[in-house]
Amino acid sequence: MFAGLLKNGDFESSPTNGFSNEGVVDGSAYIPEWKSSGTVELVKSGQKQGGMILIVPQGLHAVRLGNDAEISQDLKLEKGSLYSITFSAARTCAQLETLNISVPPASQTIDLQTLYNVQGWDFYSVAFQADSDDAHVVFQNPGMEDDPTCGPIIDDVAIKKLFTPDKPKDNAVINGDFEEGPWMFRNTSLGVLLPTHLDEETTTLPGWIIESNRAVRYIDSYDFKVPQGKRAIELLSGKEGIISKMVETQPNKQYSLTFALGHAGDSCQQQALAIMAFAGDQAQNIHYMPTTNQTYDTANLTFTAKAERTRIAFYSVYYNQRSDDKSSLCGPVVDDVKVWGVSRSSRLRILSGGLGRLALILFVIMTLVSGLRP
Ligand SMILES: [Ca+2]
Repeated sequence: MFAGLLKNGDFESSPTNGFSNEGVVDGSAYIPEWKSSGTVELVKSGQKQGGMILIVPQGLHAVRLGNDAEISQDLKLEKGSLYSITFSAARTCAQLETLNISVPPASQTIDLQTLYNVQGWDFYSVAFQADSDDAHVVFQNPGMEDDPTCGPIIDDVAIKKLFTPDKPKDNAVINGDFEEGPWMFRNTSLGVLLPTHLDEETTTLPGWIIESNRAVRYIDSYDFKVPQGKRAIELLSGKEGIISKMVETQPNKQYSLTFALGHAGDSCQQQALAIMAFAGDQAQNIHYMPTTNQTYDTANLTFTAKAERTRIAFYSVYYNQRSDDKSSLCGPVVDDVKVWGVSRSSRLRILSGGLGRLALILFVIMTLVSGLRP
């Protein structure tokens, strides 16, 4: 199964006649393994434009898409399977820049306006379902900027086939540990941004949707503190970054939503971290309480289901920025989300335990009272 960088996905392969000093691609087959149309430019690390150094996310080269320009590559996929594409992108001008990623007929446009970190570029991930075995991925700049030298820079294009984990035996949350998700590059310390995604079936984070305008960050244990397993979610942008999902429930049954709440070890932990957790009609504001020997805490929210499907959701209460650079967005980490049915028998046990203690107390009182009688 293919997972990893696309052919020349990092744009480091040298064109037949070497990298041009001009930069601008003059033939549709100039970039090895890619087709291009419109003003596409191979930019070099350190290359300046109007006094500003262009950002090359990784290595020495990346590609820039001018107005309406695009690059594409053919892919062999499995029809009907779910895939995610991870890539890095930076915008070059202050204007609103967007990037359209499509694997026809699937298409998604990503807003590059928000800078989530101080380095000026980030990893993004989108998902699509393969419509046929022979597909192609297209990156297009749909913008029509006044300045033709503007336009997003792209690098590090990777793909991964996703699978939806089975429903766990002991709880109702599929992929509640966030272990299944998009391709991640090692040693980047940026994680992968998961932009708005409303379709439960075609999501880069199986089982979950990103229902906000802003993205959340998918993080791994190589570069961040993760409560459970290798991967987790860092919530960003306050209530503008929401993850949610529907879980199967039985009406009128009582449930417990439990999850790990922590920090990512990215200098966010000196600040107040809190999340708003939702389960059905219950909502609770929960603060992360740092302890000396753990990077997370376990939180719990009890609710009674009203229907056969119940929405659970999380967002960060605060708009946090990293203390070291005072600019990169950060926030609380959520992991290991579970929804347990609070069984009738356990409730009865608690109840009968209480009654037993009450009876014992009454017995002691009565004994004492009778002992006082002459
Ligand atoms: Ca995890």
